[in-house]
Amino acid sequence: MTLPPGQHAVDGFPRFGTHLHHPPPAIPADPVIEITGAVAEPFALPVADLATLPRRQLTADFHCVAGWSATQLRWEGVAFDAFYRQVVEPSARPDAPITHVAFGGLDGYASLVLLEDALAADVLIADRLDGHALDSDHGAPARLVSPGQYGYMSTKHLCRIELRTAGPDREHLGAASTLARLGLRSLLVKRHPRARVWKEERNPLLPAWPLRPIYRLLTLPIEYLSARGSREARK
Ligand SMILES: Nc1nc2c(c(=O)[nH]1)N[C@H]1C(S)=C(S)[C@@H](COP(=O)(O)O)O[C@H]1N2
Ligand SMILES: [Mo]
Repeated sequence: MTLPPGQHAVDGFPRFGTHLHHPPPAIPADPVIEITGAVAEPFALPVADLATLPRRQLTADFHCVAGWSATQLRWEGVAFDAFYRQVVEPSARPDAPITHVAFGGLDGYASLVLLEDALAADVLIADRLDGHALDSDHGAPARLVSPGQYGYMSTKHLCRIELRTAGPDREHLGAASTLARLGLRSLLVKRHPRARVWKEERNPLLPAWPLRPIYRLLTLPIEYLSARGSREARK
């Protein structure tokens, strides 16, 4: 089994993210995904409608930028490419060329993905994992899964898809002129705008090698708990 550079396999699939100090968000009785941004008319698609779109299964590893990889996850859902062509594109404004897609979650989390990356063949809106409906740890009722990019792109609890005609601003990209204003913590967690795992695009400003041991130290407790959890689940 080959993992991308700087990644190590973990036992189990930890719940992870910038949200860990909060419980997973409450899910509405009839959840919807809002399609907004550069569309003629914003609209809401019931999450239940994912069952009526062409279904796709995908077995893939999941790579967090902090260095852990959960291996051989079996996702099921709708290919984002098919979703985009069938559901989103018909309502896009013809005068507004789309460059990026923002994915928002019920917990307020969001990721901004280059359209080209979002349309990659292995990107899914997943509502099932390992043969079960997605649970709240891993993004119920549905989440984005983009295995070729670090986990922070894969927004959980998906409730909003926003079409954009421009990418992140300079501040988001971490342009050199803003460097002085950044604290160490925000520097470390700056997100690379493409986050391709095989290119090790961990951070827009820093090379990957000094980040690896820092991330490793920060996430050891979570990995330990995840491994213990999955050992207990097997008993
Ligand atoms: N809504 C939401 N999605 C999110 C996050 C989050 O905090 N909230 N964290 C991201 C990060 S950094 C990672 S590594 C993965 C973790 O997914 P998991 O909790 O299923 O392991 O979710 C991503 N998607
Ligand atoms: Mo992550």
